[in-house]
Amino acid sequence: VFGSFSPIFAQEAVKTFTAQGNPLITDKYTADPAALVQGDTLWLYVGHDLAGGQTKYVMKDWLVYSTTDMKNWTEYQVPLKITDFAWATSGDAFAGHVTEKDGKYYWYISTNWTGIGVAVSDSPTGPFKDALGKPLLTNDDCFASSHAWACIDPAVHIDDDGQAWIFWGNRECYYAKLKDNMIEIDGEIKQIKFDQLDFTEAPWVHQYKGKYYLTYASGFPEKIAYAMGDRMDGPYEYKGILNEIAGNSNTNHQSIVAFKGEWYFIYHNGGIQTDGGSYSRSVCIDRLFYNEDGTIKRIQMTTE
Ligand code: FUB
Repeated sequence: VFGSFSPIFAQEAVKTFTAQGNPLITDKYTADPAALVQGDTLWLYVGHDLAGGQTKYVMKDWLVYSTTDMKNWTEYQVPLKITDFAWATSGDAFAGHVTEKDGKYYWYISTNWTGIGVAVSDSPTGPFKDALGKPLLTNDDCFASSHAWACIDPAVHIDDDGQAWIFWGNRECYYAKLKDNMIEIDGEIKQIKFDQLDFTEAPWVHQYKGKYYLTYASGFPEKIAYAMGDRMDGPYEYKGILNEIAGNSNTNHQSIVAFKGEWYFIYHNGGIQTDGGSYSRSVCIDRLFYNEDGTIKRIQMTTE
């Protein structure tokens, strides 16, 4: 059945399904989507909420899906678990982001309580292994931030010159360069200050027609806002809100990618079944459109 997939993939496909609209995944609660486009495949990495009725985040592993047409999807064996990070003994599998460099896949993850880690694999489906045996970033790296949550939500973007940058944060947005090996910070950590619409979490950088777009969640319940700049490290100018509050979820953590000529806004809401909500979320996908001047039109969140 899965003969079209290369046998080098260590993690096997466990299931295929056809998208029936939003939410995309209906047999599990999924959150914090991060998409990676490679050739004709979109890899979708997500967090995994425990079933409904939770009163806090209970997230023990991350999941990976793929598609070549946004309609037919494949789910793989669990590629990474919070217990794969021995130093995160009581953490939760918070938001992450996978990027590829020189044939290796790097998964930057947040653990909720003690920092951001990085795992590596030769395959987009894993299995991924902790690359450092310790956090890549801790709260101490965030200027001993005013609260203990600052060190979550990593997003990595490789610039046109090959330089990889990592962004992260909660209430405070930080960024730094990564070394060529992708598993060490290179130089100074800096903070981005937002003059309008406060930064809450979930930074994500993408490029379009020579501009850099920094999107992020703002407020609670969250809306996704965005700012534009001419360089990866800014300055970024606030441009507006992309979406309204997503269903009955306090968060909606976005990922923005181009795939086969179309732009997609991938996020989560609390929309699945009656027991969804802020701690049992569901990944959704909608289209994203630009205006002539490069600003982004408001996202229409749909059930299609
Ligand atoms: O999923 C746990 C946390 O909720 C993420 O790290 C945040 O971005 C928010 O979605």
